[in-house]
Amino acid sequence: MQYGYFDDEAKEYVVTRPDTPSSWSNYLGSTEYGAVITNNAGGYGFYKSGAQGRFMRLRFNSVPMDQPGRYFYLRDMQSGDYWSASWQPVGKPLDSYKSECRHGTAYTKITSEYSGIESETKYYVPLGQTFEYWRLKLTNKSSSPRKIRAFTYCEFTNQWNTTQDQVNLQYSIFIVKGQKTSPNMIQVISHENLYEQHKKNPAVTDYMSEWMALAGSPVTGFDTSRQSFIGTYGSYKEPAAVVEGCCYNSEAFGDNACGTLQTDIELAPGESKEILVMLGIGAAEEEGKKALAEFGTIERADLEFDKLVKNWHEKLGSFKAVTPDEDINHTVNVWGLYNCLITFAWSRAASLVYNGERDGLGYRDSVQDILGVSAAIPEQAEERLVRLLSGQFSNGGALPVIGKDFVPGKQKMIDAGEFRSDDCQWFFNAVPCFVAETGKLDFYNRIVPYADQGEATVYGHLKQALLFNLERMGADGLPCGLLADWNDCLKLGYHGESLFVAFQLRLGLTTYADISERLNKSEEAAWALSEREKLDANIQKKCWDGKWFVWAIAEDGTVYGTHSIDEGQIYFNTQVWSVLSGAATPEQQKLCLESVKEKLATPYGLMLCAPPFVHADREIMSSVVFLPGIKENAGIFNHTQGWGVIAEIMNGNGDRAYEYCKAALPAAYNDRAEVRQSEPYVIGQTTYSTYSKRPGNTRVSWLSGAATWNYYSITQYMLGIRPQYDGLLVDPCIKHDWDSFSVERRWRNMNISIEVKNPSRVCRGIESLEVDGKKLDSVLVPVDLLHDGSRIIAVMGKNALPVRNQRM
Ligand code: IFM
Repeated sequence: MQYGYFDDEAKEYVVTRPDTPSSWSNYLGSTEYGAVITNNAGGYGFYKSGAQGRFMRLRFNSVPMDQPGRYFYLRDMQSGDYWSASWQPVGKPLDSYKSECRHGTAYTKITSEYSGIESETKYYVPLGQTFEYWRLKLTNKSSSPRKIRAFTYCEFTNQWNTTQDQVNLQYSIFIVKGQKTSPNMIQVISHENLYEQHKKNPAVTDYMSEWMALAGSPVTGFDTSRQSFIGTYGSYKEPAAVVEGCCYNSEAFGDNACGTLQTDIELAPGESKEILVMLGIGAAEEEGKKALAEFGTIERADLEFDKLVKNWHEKLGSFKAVTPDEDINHTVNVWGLYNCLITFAWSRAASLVYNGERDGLGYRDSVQDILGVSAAIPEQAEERLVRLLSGQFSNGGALPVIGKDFVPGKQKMIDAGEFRSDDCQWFFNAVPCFVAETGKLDFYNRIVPYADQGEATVYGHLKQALLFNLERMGADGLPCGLLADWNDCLKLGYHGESLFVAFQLRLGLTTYADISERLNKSEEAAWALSEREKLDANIQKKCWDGKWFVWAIAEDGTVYGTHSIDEGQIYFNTQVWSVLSGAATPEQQKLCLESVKEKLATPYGLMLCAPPFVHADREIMSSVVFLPGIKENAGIFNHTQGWGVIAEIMNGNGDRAYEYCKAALPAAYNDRAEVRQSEPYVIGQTTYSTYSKRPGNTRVSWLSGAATWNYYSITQYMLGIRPQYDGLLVDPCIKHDWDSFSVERRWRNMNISIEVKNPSRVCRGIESLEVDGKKLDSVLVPVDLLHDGSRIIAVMGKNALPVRNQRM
């Protein structure tokens, strides 16, 4: 079933049926002032932190999953009938209520028509501001004059600490107060000191406060008490004030607060009128008045909207493609990168599922997030990368979560048992990707402090990352599993061994050797390659199972992921990483990938392992608690799907890479959205596999490592435009029947256009390549041949030019 379509021209997803299988969400604002909004205007807002700065409430895991939100109720003052400008919360029958929601880049627009009144609402946060606009435009489509009363509604938290707001009611219901501060403005104050300011200076006596103002029409009533507006036995569907037809002018004094301004709009037939609501952080008399004076006109709001859209569209302009596959085009041109940018901004902190509790930067995921955004926002990627590098301890291991208060050099060392074994190995993906993107080879010489003490160059940090694992090897000469590797559910015991990390370490050693050569440090390169040789020998000695590589070896010597056991017989990650790391022999590579196809591929994506665990020891395989066929227990873990695609591409099998890519690609489900249930324009963390009762259902939208690897595997591997230190590689691996595709790539401040033709219908291999009319004998276009506006034409064919060792 189809609930909407992609409008790539406008960079919007258009929801045409509001009764989507789940609430389909979008993000507004920035990391300073952020918001989640759904296709029915549900959602919440937060200041700096989803956990500590939550000023607008959402009832998580409720029915529906997105209430309350940013509502406009509309009441026909002649008939007494009322509805909402978004289909929910009033929910008029869909045969008489028409609605369209356009989720765009950091804005959402909802248009509805009911009883001869068309409404258009538009929500966004102007760049750099700590307030949001809610715009409402009403048009009288009927033939008689109409009197419409509009009411705004949102629910403020009593405490900005979201957990306390929900659970500590004996305290929180006694600290909130609301009032009207001027003819067109209300304010809600929580008698708690502003979190940020109070932390810096406990003497600060400001309060957490929010203001809401109306411009373009007089305020004819207001409510700041939730109980008054909704009524003790009312609901969002039938709020007392709207049912009665008039606000109560309530000033909250304890209990719970809301933001309601009432206004009256008279419309002649065919007439339109627009009002502007502004809602922000700070005192009404100060920040509120200031913002209203400066931004409180439709003209200014238009200007701010244009600026916002331009800013986002510029970022999305870093990579554009036209391929024969529309789903891939939607992903590459708009939603794949937007998803990466949102994930980069919010990490795993704020969505309809993440309620803010996971504040801060989870180490491994945040390092991987760099891959998705380096081309679009190189400066921010660099800043984040440096912060992450400074989260590495001087012993080479990482702080598992970098909180907002983290100060490099001042971090207390964590216990040995708290280290994850994979965290710093992700540097070997992220750092070269960033350097190759920007050309800043000197980044390797930049001095960055360690989390606890001392400092080193970035290159030195990389060496420490290798040493951390090399110094923590188990009985078979493979890296110890420590608390966990990429798989949070794998508890091998500190000295148990992770083959996944062994493959990461192998890639790390190869990458380090390559960087060392570039920095003229041949001895270091030789050291890395000799360590790699030892590691390779240990991998081959212990880990080959005949048709695939095993999963891991627990502290007691038990081998997981082998054909002789019934549960978790084969593990996806070690098969594909044996290819990504170059550890597998050509024969092993083929066998591993065939085993993946045979045992792990489903129409919805590749399972993380199979068969699921039912009886496993929870102390080791804690994924056994998940129902069979979901998450780490034989579910389709979307974070890993890009690895499957890359592995097949390294194997030269573009058809299979395409098949895997499409199986897990949200856009590919647009006309059967009921299968995934989640938004067809964004990734979800996990999809139920064929071992479950609901294959295809996808959960935990937006914030996931899946965003990065999905986008990265398509742009840099399938389309094959992969920056290297000294040039741009053009090495696509596509579905054999694609006849051509083209890419516009921003690279090192140059706009480069690339056209790839495939007359022989091959999956891989560039037979000839020219840059601005000059023929090359390599698929690596040297950087000094490129300039802004350069045009590359590549022709695929059977007599391919060689592709030499390149960074991953
Ligand atoms: O790799 C982890 C990630 O860090 C958090 N979510 C689950 C993944 C797999 O266990």
